[in-house]
Order: sequence, then structure tokens, then C-alpha cells
Amino acid sequence: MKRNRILIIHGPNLNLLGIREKEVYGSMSIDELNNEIRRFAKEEGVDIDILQSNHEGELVDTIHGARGKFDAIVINPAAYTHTSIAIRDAIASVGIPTIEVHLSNIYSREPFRHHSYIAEVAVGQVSGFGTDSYLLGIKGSLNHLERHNR
Ligand code: CA2
Repeated sequence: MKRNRILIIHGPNLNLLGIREKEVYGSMSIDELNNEIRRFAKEEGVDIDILQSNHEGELVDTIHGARGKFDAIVINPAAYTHTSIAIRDAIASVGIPTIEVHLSNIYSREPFRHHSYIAEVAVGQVSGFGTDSYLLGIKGSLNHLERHNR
């Protein structure tokens, strides 16, 4: 059976994980988080690529480049969640099932974080489980692919 390929995308400022705002985002660094994601992906038998960018255009280009290469995308769009129609349109245009993930519960924070431009083009959203949100997002995307590719 063909192995699923999932693209993991971290948005702006997530390169600072574990360095600042540990009370909100936890103490794991992005390298530790990526190792945890790789360990989980191996366990699940899925091939992954991971990218972090602080630039909206680069995130759009990365999503476009996923066409034909990845079966699903798991993205933490970070602050672009609340501002970026460009990332929303990129996800809608490639037609790759996309799961939105957040470390924090965006609905228990400031009102400006309560709206996501990404949610309406995503298969689903995982918010508030810390670094586990990524693992739950990967699991959710695999279950989605299994249900839809039978
Ligand atoms: O909870 C999440 O995962 C967020 O996507 C994180 C974004 C925030 O703008 C969203 O509303 C929710 C912020 C990422 C910033 O990451 C930092 C990590 C360490 C230190 C400073 C920022």
C-alpha cells in the first residue's frame, strides 16, 4: 500500500518556541517539537516534510508546491490565522486536505484570535493541546485520508 505524505507547516515566530512565552506555548523548542513529530510520523508509517517560515509569500509558495507531492497538510499558520486571506486562498486552490493546528486554545484568548480565515477551508481544527495538537492533527489527517481514499 502507498505511504501517505504529509507536509507540516509552522508559521511566523514559531521558531522562538521554548525561548519566550513558555507559559503560553510551553517549553519545547521547535527542534524538539519536530523530533516528536518525526517520531510520531514514523510510528504511524507516514512520510513527512517540515517547514517553518516567517514570510506570508513563502508560506503561499510552499502550499502551491505541495500539489502532487503531499496527500495532506498540517499547518499552524500562527498569527496569519487571523489575517491571511492569501494563505486561505492558497489552501483552497490546491485542494489538498488541510488540518489547522494551534498550540494554545485560540478561543480562550484575546478576541482577535477567535476568528480564523483558515478554518473554513480546513478539514478541521485542533486547538489548545500544546505540542500534542500537531500529533492529533496528523492522526486526524490520516483518518480523513483513509475515509476518503477507500
Ligand atoms: O497557539 C498557537 O499555536 C498560535 O497559532 C500561535 C501564534 C498565535 O498568533 C496564534 O493566535 C495562536 C503565535 C506564535 C508565536 O510563537 C511564539 C513562540 C514563542 C515565543 C513567542 C512567540
